[in-house]
Amino acid sequence: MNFRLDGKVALITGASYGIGFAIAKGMAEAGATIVFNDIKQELVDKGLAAYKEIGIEAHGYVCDVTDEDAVAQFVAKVEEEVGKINILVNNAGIIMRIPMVEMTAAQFRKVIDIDLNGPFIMSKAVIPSMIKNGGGKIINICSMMSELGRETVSAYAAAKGGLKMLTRNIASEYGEYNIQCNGIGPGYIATPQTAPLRTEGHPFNSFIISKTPAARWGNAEDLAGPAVFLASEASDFVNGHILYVDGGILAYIGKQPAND
Ligand code: NAP
Ligand code: GCO
Repeated sequence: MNFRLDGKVALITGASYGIGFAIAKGMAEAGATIVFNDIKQELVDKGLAAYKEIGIEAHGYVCDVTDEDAVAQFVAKVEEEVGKINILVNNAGIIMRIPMVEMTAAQFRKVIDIDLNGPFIMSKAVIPSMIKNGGGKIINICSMMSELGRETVSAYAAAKGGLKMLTRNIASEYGEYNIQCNGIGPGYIATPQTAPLRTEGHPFNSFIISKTPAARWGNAEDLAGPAVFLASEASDFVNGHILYVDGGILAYIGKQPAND
């Protein structure tokens, strides 16, 4: 079985830091050439420096995944300057934690736009070349909220639930062209996105520990191996699957509170 990515070009969206950065690092260690984007030049520059610091000569571009014209130009530029895109990781995403009845429609639409329309736009832009190339790999970063709800994350859960089904539909529609489209569903991972939930004494902190058999928050690095697997030939017959990397959260009712 081949878990290597030598000679492959991997495009990871929103990968200046966080989960995207960790996945890109893992793929680079497996031999891939790394391309990433962010919406601000300053973050692309920061990301390039961070990759260089760990010995990775990444290619960084400014691109908003919700802008279809910009994405088409971005993909064409990458194919011209770096090479055909063999692996796409739709990682870029945001969350807004607002009680649904207090959320404006514009806020709801913004989360859906980035977290669901973005992966659609990016995938639509790379699939034609993947078909011409004889195949490719698309990995969508889903979530616990692809399966579960909780207070204040209605837009995010709707987006990530939709992303699960977009993953399955791309797998269904393009599997015959040797394109495998799968998802990774991270559990609760210590990144800037969850920093507000991990502040000292925040009740959510102990809550997540009690809901996770591994009794810890995940690290972004925990996602690199599963991503390399789904990007490699070792997963050529895995398609439409959401691989949950959650320390066991989805399997667990939660630790029984200690008797007071
Ligand atoms: P993060 O630290 O907030 O990083 C998100 C990245 O996406 C940032 O680089 C951000 O750039 C970029 N981004 C946002 N909007 C963009 C756009 N329109 N176009 C291009 N890039 C954009 O998040 P993370 O924790 O690493 O999460 C990465 C992915 O994993 C997200 O899809 C998230 O929903 C998902 N996820 C996270 C967790 C978790 O516990 N952390 C768990 C499950 C799933 P800027 O800094 O410029 O905004
Ligand atoms: C939240 C968290 C989660 C994580 C992740 C869990 O507020 O509940 O941000 O949504 O980001 O998606 O898998």
